[in-house]
Amino acid sequence: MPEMKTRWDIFCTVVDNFGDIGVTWRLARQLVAEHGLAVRLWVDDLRAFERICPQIDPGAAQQYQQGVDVRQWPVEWQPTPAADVVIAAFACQLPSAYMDAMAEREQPPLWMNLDYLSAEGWVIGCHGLPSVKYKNVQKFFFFPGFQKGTGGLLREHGLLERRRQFQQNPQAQREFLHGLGIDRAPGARLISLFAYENTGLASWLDGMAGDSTATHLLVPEGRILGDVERWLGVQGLAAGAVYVRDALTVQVLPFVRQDQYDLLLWCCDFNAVRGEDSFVRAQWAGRPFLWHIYRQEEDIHLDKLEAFLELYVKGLSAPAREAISGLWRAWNAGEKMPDHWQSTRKHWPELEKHAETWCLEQALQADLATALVQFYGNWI
Ligand code: TRH
Repeated sequence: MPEMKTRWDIFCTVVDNFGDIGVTWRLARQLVAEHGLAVRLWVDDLRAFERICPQIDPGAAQQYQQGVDVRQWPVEWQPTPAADVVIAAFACQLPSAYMDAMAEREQPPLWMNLDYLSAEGWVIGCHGLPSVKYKNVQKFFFFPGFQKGTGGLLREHGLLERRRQFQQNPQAQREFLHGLGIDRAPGARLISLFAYENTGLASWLDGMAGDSTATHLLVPEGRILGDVERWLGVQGLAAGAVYVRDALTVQVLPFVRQDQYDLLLWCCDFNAVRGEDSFVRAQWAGRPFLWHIYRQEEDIHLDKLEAFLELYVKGLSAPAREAISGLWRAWNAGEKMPDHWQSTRKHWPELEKHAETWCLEQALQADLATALVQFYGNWI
């Protein structure tokens, strides 16, 4: 008789943007592909899902995508047996009938909350601790993170090797960029820009336009386009648009599939990223990057920004440390960028080397999917 696969249910409510679905989809795929698990992914907004995975049929109540059983999380919950492991992503509230189904199981499931990523020190103390209980079912905190004692980061098996091969293959990069309609301006620095609205952008674009080195800026369609339009003095920017202003070429890209976005990051010399998932992917790209953190009430996101910076800049020389920290702080405060950009450029070789070292150091940790599977193994 074939061995029964362990069944996992992952619940995702899309609060806004693409991070919630971006993280849970990545995790679900990896649990299936690398750990042979039976995974259902419950998502309340299949349209957001479709943006990062165009194969999704937003009208389907159930569909298989890359081995993951994708379910539309219905407004009216239909009774369904609870899985062996239940992950509530980012503290989303499970349907009460499903919680009862968990409690009714002979052996209660392992119930975990997959939390947001933070580099703050307290995460280490809280990772893996019991949280609330529902009847006889105990919930646990599961924190991703950068340090030992956390749940680690999502990283697919062989990712860094694939990245290295791609980065060593100029032809493959050219072909990929061509597919997106990109003809890299000769000698130009290639930068990708994925960010929230930012009042500091105009000054950065000014700085790049007036620079001695050419820059080719790639902007996937999204929230930052309004700021780009204002700077260019145009309206209705859409994928395919290309504008040249002195040393700066600005090109709008379509929003690509999640796995293609990795290739874009791997092609670029510098990546501006945001939120949670693209932030991690930029680190696996092994290239210098700029993080636009997701804004939170009472500016608590600034503590998270500082906590990450504190870890990230270790090992850099004092001037390089100051340059990159200054750039990140200015970007997140919507302040003027050119001086910080110039300082950052002065330390480019050091920052490039550091990005690779940081990436390799982070890859020494167990990846998040493996850590979850191990957590379950220790729990049963
Ligand atoms: O979209 P985000 O801003 O998501 C945010 C954060 O996760 C934040 O922490 C959360 O609280 C908030 O949502 C609700 O940024 P993030 O996390 O980088 O997610 C973007 C996803 O989109 C990521 O998986 C990469 C993917 N993506 C593509 O697939 N194609 C693209 O062209 C681009 C630019 C991104």
